[in-house]
Amino acid sequence: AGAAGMLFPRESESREVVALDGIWRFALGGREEVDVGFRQRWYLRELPKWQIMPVPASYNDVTTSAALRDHVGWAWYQREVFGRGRWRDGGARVFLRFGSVHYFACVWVNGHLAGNHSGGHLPFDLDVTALLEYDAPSLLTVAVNNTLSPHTIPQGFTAYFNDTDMYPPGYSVNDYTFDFFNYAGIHRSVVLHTVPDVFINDITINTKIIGETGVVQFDVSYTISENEVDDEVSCKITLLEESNKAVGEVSLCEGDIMIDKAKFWWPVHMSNSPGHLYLFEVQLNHGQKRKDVYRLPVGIRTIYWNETTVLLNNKPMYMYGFGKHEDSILRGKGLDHTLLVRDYSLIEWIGANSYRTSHYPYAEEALNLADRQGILIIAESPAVNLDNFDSVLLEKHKSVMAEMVNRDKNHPCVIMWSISNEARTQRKEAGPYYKSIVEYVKSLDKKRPVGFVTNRNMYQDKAAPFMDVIGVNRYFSWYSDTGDLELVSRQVEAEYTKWHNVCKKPIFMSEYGADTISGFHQLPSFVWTEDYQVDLLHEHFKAFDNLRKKGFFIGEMVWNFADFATKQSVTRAQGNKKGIFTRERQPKHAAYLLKTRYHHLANEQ
Ligand code: GCB
Repeated sequence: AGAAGMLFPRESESREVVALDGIWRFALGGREEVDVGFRQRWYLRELPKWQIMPVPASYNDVTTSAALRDHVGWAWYQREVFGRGRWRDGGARVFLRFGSVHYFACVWVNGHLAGNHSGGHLPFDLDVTALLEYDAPSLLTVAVNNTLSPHTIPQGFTAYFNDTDMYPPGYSVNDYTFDFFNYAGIHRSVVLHTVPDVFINDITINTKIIGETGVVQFDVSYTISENEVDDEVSCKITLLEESNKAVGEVSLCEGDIMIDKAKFWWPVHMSNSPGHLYLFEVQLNHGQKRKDVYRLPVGIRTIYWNETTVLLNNKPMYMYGFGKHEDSILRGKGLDHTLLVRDYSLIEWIGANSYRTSHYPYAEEALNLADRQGILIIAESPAVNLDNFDSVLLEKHKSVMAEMVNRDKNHPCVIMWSISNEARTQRKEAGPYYKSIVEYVKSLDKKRPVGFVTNRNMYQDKAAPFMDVIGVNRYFSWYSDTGDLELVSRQVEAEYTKWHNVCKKPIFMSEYGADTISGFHQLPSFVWTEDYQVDLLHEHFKAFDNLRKKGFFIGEMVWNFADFATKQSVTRAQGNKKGIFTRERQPKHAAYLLKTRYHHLANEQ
């Protein structure tokens, strides 16, 4: 697995991409580790008693079945795929790539196991060259399991109920403490894609700015088959303007390209042409023969940080944006291009410059758009609400961080890594755990600050000392001092000042907000009404303006961009309603207030 590297599949002279999105066959399995589907070997033939299911989508909300919505355990997907004879004839390698399958996936091609992957939100690639039929259909079967445990990221647990007067024998539930619905299924696009026998398997880009000169440092790695000779491989690199005009060219697989009077990558509001990208074209040759071509959009920008600031192209940056979710009606966490474009259109309308991919890595399609639109992204790992820390979890967490950094390292929009959200970091074990994971992430990427988001106390947080930047979540006058809006600005200012004084790091407010049911109104404002959300935001803004003058406060991110689904609970009204937009992506009253503030901040840039 993973032999094709994590380059986003792109077509070129040497590469083909075949989309497998559409309607697949689907059947529910059970909860046992060795499922009926394994015992009866469902991957050998057409699934028994199947129904239809769209890919990509969470399976939970598509139909009218509560059993399907609340399903825990195995679910089986299947379809035919078609390998072109020209791939075999040309000696191509064929990979099957899943953008994300939540949580655990087993994949078979023509009855043979192609591979496994554990962890949603991140892609995996399986070499199926030898398993496919060519110029004939092949059977593709995927078994998905959404059961969470103390060693999955995020964690979950299974609770057993032994009182047989009250519960049926063997009754148990797989539960979790994080605050969003544990949607499951094939969440992102699936493609078959080909690479030639000698191929580019990874590219790492770093950029520097020297005066008006942009420097693109690159490292291209490639794979050759055993019987080929390595020293016959060479790279030709061309850096192109969008207009297709070449601005630099070198014949090296690792080196620098200097661009005089370069156009730098800026976020929105800090430049008239934000999101400027060049195209980094790699041609890989073997002997005299051109083998592979890959084109990667790159942005030239720098990030530096100190105890008080994060500097983007040497200018202090201030983030005004959102915590978000990948979530929408019917498709759950399924990738939806319409939703993506709508969300970016709303971000532009409201004048935000940033968001955090709370609480897991988002689709690469979202990052590709953010690169172009100049949106700043805090890329968060799926480690939400970690509850206990042991060495098995640490290894899993590290491998998830590696997959995420590997996937996202070349995006100019990604300005920070967030290791986790609201872990129980007051625990003693959190100290060594976080020390180790921060060191590990820094060994993978030295060019971005490493941070996390916490809701703990600044004196007790064992992870905070290892961070470059700290996001703190607080729900003043919502979860604490409910209804006492007059306390908000004092509490925000006191709390965030103390955080900086204790930790000596740049601090931002990564979450604040109030559940608000669209259409509820009451004056004077009252919890759950639109009026209350407006007042609560307004009170926060006072504190933000004061904090900004103190020189260590680097951002405000309201919770949440839009209403989103959670598990059923008496503290949630058909999901979490802290959205500035409804789940249908229409504004609540507070959207207009936030628009005024964000546009005001934009004009200051
Ligand atoms: C938090 C969590 C977020 C929740 C939010 C809330 O602190 O980070 O996942 O949704 O609070 O609304 O309670």
